[in-house]
Amino acid sequence: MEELQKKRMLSGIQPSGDLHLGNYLGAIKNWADRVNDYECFYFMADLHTITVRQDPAELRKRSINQLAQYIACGLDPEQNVLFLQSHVPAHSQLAWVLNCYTMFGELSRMTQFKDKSAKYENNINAGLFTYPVLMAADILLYQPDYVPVGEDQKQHVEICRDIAQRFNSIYGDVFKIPEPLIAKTGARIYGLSTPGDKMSKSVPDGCVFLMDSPDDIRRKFKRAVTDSDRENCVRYDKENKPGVANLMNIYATLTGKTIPEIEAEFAGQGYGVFKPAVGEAVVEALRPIREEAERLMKDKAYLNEVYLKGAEKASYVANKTLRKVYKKVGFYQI
Ligand code: ATP
Ligand code: LTN
Repeated sequence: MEELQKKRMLSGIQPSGDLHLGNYLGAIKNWADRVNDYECFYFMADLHTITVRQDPAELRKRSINQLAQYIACGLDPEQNVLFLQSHVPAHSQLAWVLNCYTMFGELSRMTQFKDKSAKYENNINAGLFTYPVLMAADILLYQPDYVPVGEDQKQHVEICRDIAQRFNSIYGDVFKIPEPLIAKTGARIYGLSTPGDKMSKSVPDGCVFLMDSPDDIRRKFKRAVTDSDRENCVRYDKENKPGVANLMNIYATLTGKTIPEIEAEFAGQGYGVFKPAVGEAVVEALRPIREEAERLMKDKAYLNEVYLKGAEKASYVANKTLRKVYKKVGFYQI
């Protein structure tokens, strides 16, 4: 009975590269912290990945390894529904319907489409353009209250709300209108070598991967860009010292310390002390995750079982919404 009253949460990550510290602090850590208070659905968005060319063997491998990493980050498959998007056909089915309730103009304004079409100028495919519609289908099928994402995905949750409201205004209350849930700290982690850009697997240089060895992590933090004013002082100034602010943010998110506490902790000590300290905090936070993920990645039978059960539970909820939508729009049912 108690289960029924819990609010519902849903989110996804594309298995288009290895998971990194930005994904962990901006998204997964927050998901894991909320397991007890919500009914949670988390999935690997493999359908979304093919908007950019993927190596099939790599995609297959990452789709299963990412599940191991989700679980290692604290997402217990007994308490959360964990599944692979392509295992639940309702995502593609609802996406088609929603395509017909989404306007060309609103999709043209999406920042991610503009960024990605500039980056992959030889492959500006229709899927890249309608990406947010599939994402809206992912969300609306499960009628969640909240969608926990990093800041970069906020616009996609907003268009999802617009599509849902448009549909509801024609057919009645079919979809719950979800809220984006953006963490206060960690919502935007920047690359260690390019503190002006978000940490992203597509820029491996300043990106700390969850499966990196402790030595790799330490090296990346030692080389992290700080600032050019040679002040050598640990002070939070996002405008003028974005690299230092980013490191302070990472440290704050991992240790729970506030920015003034961190400034006090490193007062009088330069970046030579600060950078390795942040590196060490990251090494210690990621160590148990890496070890558990390595163990799980060897147990394919267990991971397959999790995916099978997850798809079954997810399909049950998703198909209920899809049936309602099909009925509302007038598809003949037997
Ligand atoms: P890409 O290589 O396309 O930039 P990505 O590394 O940003 O991909 P996604 O799969 O797009 O990873 O993101 C998965 C989740 O992690 C999303 O909720 C996203 O908002 C969050 N996220 C990604 N990068 C960061 C970051 N640098 N800081 C905080 N959150 C992030
Ligand atoms: N677009 C997201 C991944 C994603 C997602 C979703 C997140 C696909 N479908 C539904 C939340 C809810 C990304 O690139 N991070």
